Amino acid sequence: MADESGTPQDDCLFCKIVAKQIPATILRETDTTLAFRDINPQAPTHVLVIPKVHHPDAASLAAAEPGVAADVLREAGEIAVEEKLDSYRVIFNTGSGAGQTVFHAHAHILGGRGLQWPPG
Ligand code: D5M
Repeated sequence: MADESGTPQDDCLFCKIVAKQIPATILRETDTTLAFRDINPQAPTHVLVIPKVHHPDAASLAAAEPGVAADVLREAGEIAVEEKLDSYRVIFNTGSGAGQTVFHAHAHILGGRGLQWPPG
């Protein structure tokens, strides 16, 4: 896929959620980020925090727009507070071999149950 980082992608599911073309259960929105519940939750709390700008993964986002990457991490913490999570995990699946299926950077915030280490 051509790297069209930084511009909305017609074929990107999360760009469509940012554009409100696809519905999502949105919990928080800032100028640069959106947080919404994962459609296939793997824990009692499973929220995705995404940058509004399109980058294919977290490393690309951090390299191109480190301030927005920091915004994503801050919002992950805000979600943990709002969801009253004492313990939680923030995950950036990167690459299909690690389970990434949507190639628009996103943080998974998982909590509300015991979490095993190492993850599978
Ligand atoms: O994570 C991609 C995640 O995106 C995966 O956990 C399902 C979630 N997903 C897919 N479609 C939607 C919609 N429409 N709303 C909310 N969540 C969604 P990855 O790390 O790429 O596997």
